[in-house]
Amino acid sequence: MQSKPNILLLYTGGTIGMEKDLSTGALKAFDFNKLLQNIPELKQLDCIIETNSFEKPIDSSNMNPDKWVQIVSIIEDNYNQFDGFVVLHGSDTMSYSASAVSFMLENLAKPVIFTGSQLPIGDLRTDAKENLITAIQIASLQNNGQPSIQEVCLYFEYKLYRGNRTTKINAEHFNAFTSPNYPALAESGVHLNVNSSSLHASNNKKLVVHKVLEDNVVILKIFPGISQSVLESITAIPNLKGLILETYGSGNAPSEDWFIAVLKKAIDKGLYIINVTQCSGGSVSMGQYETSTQLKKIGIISGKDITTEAAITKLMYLLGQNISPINFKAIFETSLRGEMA
Ligand code: ASN
Repeated sequence: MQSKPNILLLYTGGTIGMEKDLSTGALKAFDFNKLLQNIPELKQLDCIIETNSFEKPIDSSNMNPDKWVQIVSIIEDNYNQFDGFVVLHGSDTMSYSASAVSFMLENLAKPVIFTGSQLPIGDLRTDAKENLITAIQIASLQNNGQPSIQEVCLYFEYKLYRGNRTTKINAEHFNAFTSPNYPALAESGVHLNVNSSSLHASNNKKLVVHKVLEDNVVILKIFPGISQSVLESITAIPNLKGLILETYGSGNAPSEDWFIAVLKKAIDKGLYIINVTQCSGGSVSMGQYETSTQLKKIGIISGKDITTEAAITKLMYLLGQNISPINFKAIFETSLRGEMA
């Protein structure tokens, strides 16, 4: 007889486990045991569930690299004892965390499923139960004794996505996430349909956990009217190591001399600049228009079809890896965890 899958449920915080503070009316995180009491259905699932929780659960607006290290350390410490991991997380920064964790866990061969909700689990109309129960079922899926999912994913409102391909698109709808440039990995309806051809397959190498992230990075979204002094000030931030430049369309930006000159000066001084599109779908393609040809010439790195969330976390991760400047561009432009085409 095959034993039931073992799932570790990690609670970091988020609306899923919040309740109203009666004095202020604001939602705040409550204790994990209360959360579990609200879901007696968990006992009916065909898996063994153990739990772990941040000592102080947070609203995900307070997420940061130290807490990402905490998440991957818990997964690392429990990696051999469990078949899958479900991370309960606030939706606001869930795409950033799922992206960061995907880079920090190299050679992952087990499911790490991020989920949360838009309404607290105690609310009558909550979306939390479906998200949590299906996320656990997905983490339990096995094929010939191996986990079916072997990557970091995000499950929300009937869809399973590759985590580092997602972005939060709605502050109100239950359907709060999308994956603009990569298909859903599974869809839950009457049946749980897994899109096997889009799944990442593990390489059978040992898990390597990376815990050094560089936070001297910034995201700059350009806009018509961006001034020279703004661009100069941002690129001159002391100690700045990397900049995600959110450009127009397929990676286009002003072609005025001052704009290119300021970026070139920064690159020559050792700043890595990544071109990511402001559009929610599609890819950067430098050289397609005259307004991106210069960017390519001065050594700007192409983010291709990466999301801003994956770009900033990949930048933090790669800057923590001591990669030589000669190789940095080629490595950034390579898909490491299925985050870009
Ligand atoms: N503010 C909440 C959070 O990200 C939002 C949510 O979980 N729906 O923690």
